[in-house]
Order: sequence, then structure tokens, then C-alpha cells
Amino acid sequence: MIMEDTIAAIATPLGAGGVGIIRVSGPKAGDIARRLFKPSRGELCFKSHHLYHGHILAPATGAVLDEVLVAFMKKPHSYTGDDTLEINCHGGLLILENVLGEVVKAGARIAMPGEFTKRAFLNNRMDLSQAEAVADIITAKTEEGLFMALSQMKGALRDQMESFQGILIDILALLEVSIDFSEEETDAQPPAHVLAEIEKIIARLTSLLATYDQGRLYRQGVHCVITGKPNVGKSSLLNRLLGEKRAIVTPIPGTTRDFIEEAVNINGVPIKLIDTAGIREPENVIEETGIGMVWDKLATADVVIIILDGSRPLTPEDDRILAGNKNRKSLVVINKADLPQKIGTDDLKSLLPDINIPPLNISAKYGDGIPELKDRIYGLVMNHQDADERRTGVMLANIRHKTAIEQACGHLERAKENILGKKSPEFAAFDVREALTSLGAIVGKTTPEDVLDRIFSTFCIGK
Ligand SMILES: Nc1nc2c(ncn2[C@@H]2O[C@H](COP(=O)(O)OP(=O)(O)O)[C@@H](O)[C@H]2O)c(=O)[nH]1
Ligand SMILES: [Mg+2]
Repeated sequence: MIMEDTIAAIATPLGAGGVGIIRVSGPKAGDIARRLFKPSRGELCFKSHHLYHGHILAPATGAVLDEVLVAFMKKPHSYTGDDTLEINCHGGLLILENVLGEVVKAGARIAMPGEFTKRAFLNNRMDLSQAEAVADIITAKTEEGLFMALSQMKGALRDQMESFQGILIDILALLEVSIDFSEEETDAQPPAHVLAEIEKIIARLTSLLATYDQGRLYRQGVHCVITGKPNVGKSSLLNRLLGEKRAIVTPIPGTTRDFIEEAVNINGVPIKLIDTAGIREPENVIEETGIGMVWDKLATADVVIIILDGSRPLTPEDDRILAGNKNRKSLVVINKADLPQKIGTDDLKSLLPDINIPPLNISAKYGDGIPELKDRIYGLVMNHQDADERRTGVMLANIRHKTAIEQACGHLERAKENILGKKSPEFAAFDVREALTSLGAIVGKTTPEDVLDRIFSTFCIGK
């Protein structure tokens, strides 16, 4: 596909840095380079994929804007598949803006977020799942998340989809043969093994779907909200898990008012810890609003850590907090294990009648029980699989992919019903074609324009 206009953007993060890169892509890229760049030695002869030293000059005044290294990548061997110019400037915002300004005057326009990658996709340099992986690589928070994104960028998900599509096309061929046949013999049915083939592929799609829960956690992370009544040690626990004094800890109840959110990495899973205000009978409107916000936050949590203060008897507030989180994935911990304990086993039994793992005793202040708590958090969010096992197969991590596969399964279930109901094979063939369309959306073959726009608009500028 030939792109009409030439796009340009600063591709490096804004701010001071060693180098700042301006990326230009489109038919005018070479022309812009010839207009603005003056090589330090000899005549300008841009060999593709070579680095040239020289200066960027403003053509109108001849003023030197920066000393640079430039590279020209001739199409189709560039990231976007179009002619691409990369100008390595000194990494100052003003320099980059000045050079970008001249690039625009010379005929480029400022790129939209993700537009370089969108062009790469439109030029068939990569499929949509690979383009999405580019964004995931940039935002990956842990090694596991990065590994997943890298394998998707290398085409693992696309290869998987292609193999499924190949199977569906074979099934479709069998169905179409029986359609032709049915014109002569009215109630012709597809061969018996078609049904088995459909069942087999549904099973494979279903097991791929089962990887989503974990894949999503690696990609997006887990929201873990710490709750409990005032003064039980929520902020102390946040600090302890982080390994730094982030939240203010005092003996005065009601110290924490706003949410404090910090990321930690527990065995490769990015976890966002959220410290909250203590829940109790509010004493004023401000506190009431604050506590309402804590309940809202709890409602969005993937995991909740409920803290009890082991050095004091249980209170109705503890009861209310436990009851209010009954349906959430939660861990109960008894803090202040270093002090004489006031919560008896019987108190716990009446409070937590159906809990199967006993609450964990910890000391946020001194660190007792923290490694075990991390293991429990990890165990709660992940199924027990070791990392090597996870690394062997493709994992779904993106809701768009998951939805597409669910739709494909739905169509295939219908195909199955139509075959079992001895309907004309045309019905099943229609369903299988729909399933192919659903799978095609993952790699971008059948993805509507507005969905593409939405996907690329979440990228950063210059990517
Ligand atoms: N002895 C002891 N004191 C603790 C422990 N954890 C927290 N505290 C103390 O309990 C008080 C309240 O702690 P804080 O973390 O602010 O509780 P929050 O209100 O739940 O956030 C502070 O004086 C802490 O030093 C612990 O494990 N042992
Ligand atoms: Mg606090």
C-alpha cells in the first residue's frame, strides 16, 4: 500500500537525554533529508541503512540547528515499509522541536499516536497481533510480561491462528463438497469425521482461552487492595512489601486518607498495591466519603488483603470488613505477631467459619511472615504452574483476542448443532466461515477500520 503523506514525530521520550530521535516516514522522507541535512564530508549519497554524520540546517536562514547522525531506510526494508529517515539529534526538547519544525516545513505532517506501527501493519510488515505486541513490549512491567509480548511480536499468536484457520478451511472444504453433492441428493450429510474435527478444534480453542486469566495478569498486572480498620498496619504492610517508606505510619488512627498506589513485582507478576484509609464508623462527612471510596476501590480489586490487629481483640468493624469482602479473592492476615496475641482460635472460627486456609500471622513492623505472604498472594492470583510450563505455549493476554476466540467457539458450536440436527451442510459451512472471520480479526485481516484506529491510538507518539 502506498502512503500518500509523510509523517514525522519525536520518537524518544521528551526531556533531556543523550540522544533524541526524530523519525520521518513516507514518500518525502528522502527529499526532506536532502533539504535539511548537510553531510560533514563530501556529497550527499544516501545509501540505505547507513549512518551519516553532519548538520541539520534551516533552509531559510542557513542556521545550524544541530549536529546529527542520520540514517535512511529505503522501502520496503524499514519499520513502516515506507521510506524512513531517522535523525539522531542531541537529546534536548528545544533542539528536537526545532528540527521537527523544519521537517514539517519541508513537507511532513506530525504523526498520530501509533501511526508508524499502523503503517507497518497496513504495509504487511506485521500482522495486528504483532503490532499490539509492540505496544506491550514498551509497557511490559515484568520479565514474564516482556517474554510474552516478545513471543507475540515474533508471530507466535499469528502462527497459532494460521494453524487454526488452516484446519477450519479443511473443514469448510469437506462441508462444501457435501453441499455440491446435496444438489443431486437432497439430504446429503457431511462425512462423519467433520463433527469430530470441529469438536477437536473447539477443544483447542477452549484450552487457549483458559490461558487468558494468567496472561492478562502478566500483561496488565494485579490490583491488590490492602484493607482493615484503622491502625491495624495497612500502611506498614505496604511499606514492607515495597521495601521502602512510602506511606506515612503513625500510631494515630486515620493517618492515611488518600489511596497510595505502588507497583511491586512478585515472582514475575506485576502487582499494584493500594493502601487505603481504615474502615470504621465515620466520624464526619470527609471520612464517610473517604470510606465510601475505599469500598469502591475494593469492588475493582483482583485481590484483597484484609488485615486484623492480633494485639487487640476483634471488633465488630473487623466483622463488617470481612463480611463486605466475602465474595472477593482475599487473604486474611493477622498483623503485629511480635506483640502478645489477643485473638483466640475460637474468635477466628466464629468470624471465619468457612475459611479453609488459616490466616497468616505477620509482623509488618519487623518483617515476619512477609515471604510467605508474597507466596500466598502469588498463589491466589496464579494457578499452580511453573514458569517453564507457561513459557512453552502461546498465552492470551488481550481481551480483544479472547473475545474473538470466544466468538469463533460460538460459531463452531452452532456448526456442530446444525450438523447434529441434520440441517443442510450449508448452515454449518456458514458458521465455519463466521468462525474464520472471528479468528481473522486477531491478525487484523477482518478488523474494521474504527477498531484499528482505537488500537493504534493507545500507542505512544513516534511508535
Ligand atoms: N508492634 C507492631 N506495631 C505495628 C506493626 N505494624 C504496624 N504497627 C504500628 O501500628 C501503628 C499503625 O500502623 P499503620 O501502618 O499506620 O496502620 P494503618 O492505619 O492500618 O495504615 C503504627 O504505630 C505502627 O508502627 C507490627 O507488625 N508490630
Ligand atoms: Mg495507613
